[in-house]
Amino acid sequence: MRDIFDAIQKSAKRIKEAIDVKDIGYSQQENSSGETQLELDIKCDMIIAEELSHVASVNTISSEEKEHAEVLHEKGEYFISYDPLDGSSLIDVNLSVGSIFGIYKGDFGSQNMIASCYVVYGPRVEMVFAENKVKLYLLQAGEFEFVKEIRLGEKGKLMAPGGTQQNWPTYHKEMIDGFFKEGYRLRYSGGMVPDLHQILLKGGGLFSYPATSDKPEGKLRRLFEVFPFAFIYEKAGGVATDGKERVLNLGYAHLHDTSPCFFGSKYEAQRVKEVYAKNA
Ligand code: P6P
Repeated sequence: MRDIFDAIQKSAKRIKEAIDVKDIGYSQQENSSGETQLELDIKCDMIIAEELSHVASVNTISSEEKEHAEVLHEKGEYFISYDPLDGSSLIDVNLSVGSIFGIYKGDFGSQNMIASCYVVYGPRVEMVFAENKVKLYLLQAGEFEFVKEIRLGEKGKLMAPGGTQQNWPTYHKEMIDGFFKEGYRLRYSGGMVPDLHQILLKGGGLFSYPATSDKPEGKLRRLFEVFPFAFIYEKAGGVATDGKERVLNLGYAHLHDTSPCFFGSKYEAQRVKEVYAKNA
């Protein structure tokens, strides 16, 4: 695992440099979700694939930017899914973006997940790596320095409600409005990594991206986004649900499957389960 952690650190430093260059034009290509790729999406994907290709313990990698998985070392025991530059469309308005990694043993799938990691490229570059504990690192003078262990409180103050509100189910809108009536503060940038990072570091709250009329299976990808953050939130003492069941009990049929998802402290997640048990 150390060699994977090192490869992710090297990738993050190279991606930060790539982000800092001027040209962030759109390519002529689309990813598997039908989103037009930035040249930067493709470059960051290549950086991660190259760094992981040097790690003999990595058997197969799967990128959100590529249709199919790629076998690197047939004798390797780890499978890695990654979103190389999540929220990349926010770069041209200078908002934070991130890279997300799911690390699985023996094969992809929530039941095989043994670690996960994300990097957030903002005013500073920070990394969160979760195995049994959730650890925060800060890039300083070219090296990622350990900062602290992250734990979520039982209840938080922040609300990050994703998705187009006009497409939310009525019961979902009523639930979100209920939290705001309790005094929760809106914190939503449209970048999954910084939005979830903020809730983790500020002690709790709720990030939601529900099933909507335009996205009945949700928008966020199971292998590349939802499973990795579910692993991190649970290890930090929080909850990750699709509204009905634990995210890490979900399977997947195709690499690019999505799922409705809620990540948060116990208090907020309990409300989600109660509302969805009654209505969904
Ligand atoms: P919406 C970015 O495109 C992304 O995949 C996630 O990073 C983010 O949480 C979500 O989409 C935002 O989606 O529909 O709220 O703009």
